[in-house]
Amino acid sequence: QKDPQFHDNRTTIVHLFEWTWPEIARECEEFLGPQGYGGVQISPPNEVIVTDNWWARYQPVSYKLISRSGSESDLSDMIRRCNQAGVRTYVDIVVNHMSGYKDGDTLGTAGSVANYGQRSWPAVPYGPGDFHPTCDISNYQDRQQVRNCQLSSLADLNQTVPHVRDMIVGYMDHLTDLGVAGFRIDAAKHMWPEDLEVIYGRLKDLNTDFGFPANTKPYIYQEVIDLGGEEIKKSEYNHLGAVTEFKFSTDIGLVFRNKIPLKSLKNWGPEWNMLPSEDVIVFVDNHDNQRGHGAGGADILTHKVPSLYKPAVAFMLAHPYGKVARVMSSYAFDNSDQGPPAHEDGSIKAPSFLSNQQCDTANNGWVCEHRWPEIVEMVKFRNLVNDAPLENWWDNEGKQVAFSRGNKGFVAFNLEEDSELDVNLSTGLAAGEYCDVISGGRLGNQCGGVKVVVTEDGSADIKLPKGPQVLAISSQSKL
Ligand code: LM2
Ligand code: CA
Repeated sequence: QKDPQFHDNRTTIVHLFEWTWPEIARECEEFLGPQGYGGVQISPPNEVIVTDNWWARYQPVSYKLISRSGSESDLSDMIRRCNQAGVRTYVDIVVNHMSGYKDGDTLGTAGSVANYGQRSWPAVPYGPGDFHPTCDISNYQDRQQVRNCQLSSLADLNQTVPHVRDMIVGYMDHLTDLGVAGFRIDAAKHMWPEDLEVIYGRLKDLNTDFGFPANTKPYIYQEVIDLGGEEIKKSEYNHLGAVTEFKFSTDIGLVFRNKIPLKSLKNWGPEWNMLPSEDVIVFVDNHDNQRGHGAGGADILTHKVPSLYKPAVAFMLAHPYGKVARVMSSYAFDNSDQGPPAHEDGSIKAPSFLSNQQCDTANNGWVCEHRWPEIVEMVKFRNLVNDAPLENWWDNEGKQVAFSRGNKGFVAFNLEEDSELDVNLSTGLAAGEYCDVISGGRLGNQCGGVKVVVTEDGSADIKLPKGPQVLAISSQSKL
């Protein structure tokens, strides 16, 4: 359950946080499919509490597929059209808990009514016997508490109860019938691995009507925040499926903010206390840590610091560590509770696009990092170099590094603010002229930006202005 079941040699998932199903369907057809994205992570599609905050999505009321992003038929149409476009769908599954403390009835997005005080979610249905006795998590050194008490006062389901397992498996299987390729398991750290193992083991195979091979289980990636120092370890989960590697996110933030020298990335991977490459999904930021929720703190890089964010994402996509990479796609916000761009009636706005294909952020709030040219180019680069080994590592013992991916691609990074990069390096590539895909790429038989000449011995003079700067060339950007 660690294989994302991508089409072709695709490698990267984009999280279209809070997008509606019709807009994701259109994006799959018009952009994600053609540009080589392998999949899309969607916000929780089930019934949740009604508020404008994004985090309403993490307070389930039932498993009916009616949400702010659309209806079940919108969702089903989206999954089908994305599969058709070569883009897989991964659903954010919130099954550690139901909605949080509220006096009296709680109304859901499908019109269902729940009651926290009575431990009653009749539209699932769940009742008092399906939850752990009430207590709140305060001590992360107590594994019993982290798993059996309430996270943020959210009613804590007991996944050991057979009925709870049945409901969760039923919900996930319903999505599998609709054609999804896998699941992000929210708050996995707060559930017992033994229970998850039973649940994952019972999931039905992917739906062959959507081009998945027979007898194939859904891809599972579990959200386990483990930066070291807590009782519960990510290594308790990676035998069950993939794990979100949060140490990747925090450490890449520190490096690209120059708090750790760039050259230290020479041994990037498990030596940094990260899980084996085959077991992880990697990311620079996620919907929580980009706004100070979850863990990670102020050094996480986001779209708000584009000059450092783009090189960090480029490094993630250029480097072989991380079987699956995830690109974040955000909306602008100045308050960490703020929900997505919406109309007066509360419905979520569609993004609008400028003539250069970018989202009109100033006008309607969607940032669309996944369309930023530097990021799109590096998604294609990752697909191209795929399994090619990291070779020809070079660094200046400071904040300049470069490496190749076999004979398919080569990248260089300069984070030195006071000096240019100007050095002759082995690129691993065949002799010829190459266009840097970051500064303009190849336009027919010309370069739109920087040109790199690789000589017979595979070396080239590599030049970059003062940092932060990135250069990337590949067999596909050869003139
Ligand atoms: C996650 N991973 O383990 C999600 O990635 C994260 O976004 C979720 O928290 C969390 N687990 C629970 O699914 C978010 C958000 C919280 C928010 C919860 C529930 O980060 O701030 O909590 O969703 O909506 C909110 C309030 C909190 C309140 C709680 C219950 O912020 O103050 O707690 O609702 O009413 C009293
Ligand atoms: Ca729990």
